[in-house]
Amino acid sequence: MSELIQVEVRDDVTVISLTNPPVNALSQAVCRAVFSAVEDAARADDVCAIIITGAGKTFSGGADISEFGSLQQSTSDSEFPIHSMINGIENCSKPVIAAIHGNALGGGLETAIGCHYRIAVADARVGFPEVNLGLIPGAMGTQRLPRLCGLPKAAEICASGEMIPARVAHELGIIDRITDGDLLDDAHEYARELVGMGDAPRKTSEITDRLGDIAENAIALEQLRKVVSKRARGQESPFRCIEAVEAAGQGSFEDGSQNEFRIFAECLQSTQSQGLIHAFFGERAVSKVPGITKDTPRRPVDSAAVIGAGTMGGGITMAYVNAGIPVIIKEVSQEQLEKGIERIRQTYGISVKRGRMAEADVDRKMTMITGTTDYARISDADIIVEAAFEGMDLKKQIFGELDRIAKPGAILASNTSTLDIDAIAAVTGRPESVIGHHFFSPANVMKLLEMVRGKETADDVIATSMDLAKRLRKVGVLVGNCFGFVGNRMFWPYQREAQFVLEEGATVAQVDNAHLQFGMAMGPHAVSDLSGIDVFWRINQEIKDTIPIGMRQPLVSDRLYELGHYGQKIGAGWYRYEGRNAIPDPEVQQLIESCAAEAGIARRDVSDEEIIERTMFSMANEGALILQEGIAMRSVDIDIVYLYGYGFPAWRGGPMKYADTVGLKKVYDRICYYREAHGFWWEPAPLLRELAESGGTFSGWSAS
Ligand code: 3H9
Repeated sequence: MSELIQVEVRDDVTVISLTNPPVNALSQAVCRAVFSAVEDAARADDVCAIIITGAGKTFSGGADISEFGSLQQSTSDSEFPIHSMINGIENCSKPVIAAIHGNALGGGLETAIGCHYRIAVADARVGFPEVNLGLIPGAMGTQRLPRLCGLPKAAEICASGEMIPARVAHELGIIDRITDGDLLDDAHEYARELVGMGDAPRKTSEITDRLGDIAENAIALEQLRKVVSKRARGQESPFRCIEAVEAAGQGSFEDGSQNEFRIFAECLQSTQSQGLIHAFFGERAVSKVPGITKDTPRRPVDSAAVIGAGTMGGGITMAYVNAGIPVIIKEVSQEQLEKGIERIRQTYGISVKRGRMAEADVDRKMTMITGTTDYARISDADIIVEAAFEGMDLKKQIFGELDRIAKPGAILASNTSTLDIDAIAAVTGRPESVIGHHFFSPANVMKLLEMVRGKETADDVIATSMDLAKRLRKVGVLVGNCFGFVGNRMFWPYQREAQFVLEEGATVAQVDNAHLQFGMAMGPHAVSDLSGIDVFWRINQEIKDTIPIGMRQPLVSDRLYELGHYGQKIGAGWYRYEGRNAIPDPEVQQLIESCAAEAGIARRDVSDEEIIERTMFSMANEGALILQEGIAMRSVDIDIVYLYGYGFPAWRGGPMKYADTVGLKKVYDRICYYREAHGFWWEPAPLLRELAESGGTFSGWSAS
């Protein structure tokens, strides 16, 4: 018996349990073991049925993603043991029943629908998340699923990657029976019933009555393609999923499976799937901080205080309350406090209108929020998160107060997006308790939490913060202290180049569209308008003395600030706004041209390719500096910051992975070219030069 599975014969039923923790991934070895256990059971005279289940918390999280690298060159599905296993199960002469709890995802669901019957506990979930890895279900899932629930639904499940609750899957015909009792007992009973009734194995691949009509399917799939186009942002896998499912209605199961294998193999070799798999493992890697273990002590966080009831403070409050942690908000005036709390209620109200929350939930959450204008009232909070305006003097004054009133052991977190966390910590007598918790707006929605470690931040504060990120349903990334940390430090050259190309001849809409085409959630100018041109101006005031002499500075954004074009909130920024609709503004275009003329900048046609090179390569170059300075521990930390905080397309893997994909030699050469063409601020980072010369990658680089 293999260690990767356990086989037990209970009465006359063989139970094969996957025992490959933590998620029972179907590695090649697991698949081979299951295949041979099924063969053994099929041969055994004293066995009348087989149950396949997962040991531990789950059925299976799918094929083992870490093995995909070695499968990239495979040219035949026979090289995939998962195919042999599933076909072996389906061809077994005795009924095979999948008993599902936890998740049956990807290859896990493909295995389950390769079984003849399926029983699941009510809170189990099934789905095909391959699309989120840039892939399609590749073990005949795109051919079996439509035979159970019809083509349009199957295509939607594959293209969305959503996890479907077992009860819904039952209604759709994917699961045969739901149990509220003991899964294995009920699976046994089911097996015995099937055998008693003489029900022969039912092969999903031979079901045809749900495949529907070709013409009707084509209309439904066309509709689905339109829906998918709206959110795909350049990602190909959702369309490839639909293409594979469509074939199920057009030919035999075998032809459809061959077609699926071809598409799967193409996806597996694509840079998109490499980017998304990098993001999958990256999201998990960032939670592992060297030196912080499960034995590192934690501080309790059962209550929080938030300083400031503005947009950020309100969003942070909601993030805490949504995680079940009560919050007391401190504001300077009663009026601002009430305004802020009312805004929170209104935001929850929008969720109610959209059907995402019940009115009673809002009332319950609102009772967890209290307010004060008195520092003394927040002294008992386990954590205090400062979310005031971005100004060092103000932050220092607040942290001085916090040091005076906060109880010993309280964590003092600043939501600063750029400022020196050590300078803030230095005004307290407890710098070890101070840390940056940089939330992204809207803080109740955005998944990134950039955690800034000061030079004296204690390990237990870091460990508590990383755990807290998970409780708040955020992806916490620990970074070092410098201007802008990882995210905004790299955003500065990105924004700078986005403005320089305007001065040189591009238009605001061209720059933003080039970025949307690249896959960014928003263009750089739309982001400025959303964040507030006044916010950028204020940060620029903080750093203006640190800008090297002779360095070119953007000319237009300060002028927009002076004209009161603060962005979307007042209906005018880089664009004019009608509601949320951004409309190119001819006056802004004139302003850009006159600024360029005053500075003697000759205008020319700037290609989209140059726009992307200049924003992306300048950002990657800054990322290289951040890496060599140790501000980010690994390039994947930078990538995850950008995927979850800045709308970088996940299928590109992040800015550092994107540079790796382009090739660091090319990135380096182009940066050298721009240095000659523009100036010293394009100086390539030494680490980039080193990797370009040695043929290395950021992903493969480590500090040691
Ligand atoms: C597929 O099936 C292709 C087939 O169609 C065709 C093949 C030919 N493989 O997320 P967690 C690791 S593609 C390898 O923290 P949770 C994960 O890296 C697959 N490793 O747990 C982590 O490792 P570590 C389709 C995997 O409870 C640990 O398990 N399936 C896999 O929060 C715990 O993970 C998917 O895309 C895997 N398949 O969430 C599902 N899955 O501890 C991907 C997880 O070293 N997985 N690991 O950091 C998930 O969505 C979540 O992990 C899951 C559990 C919901 C299952």
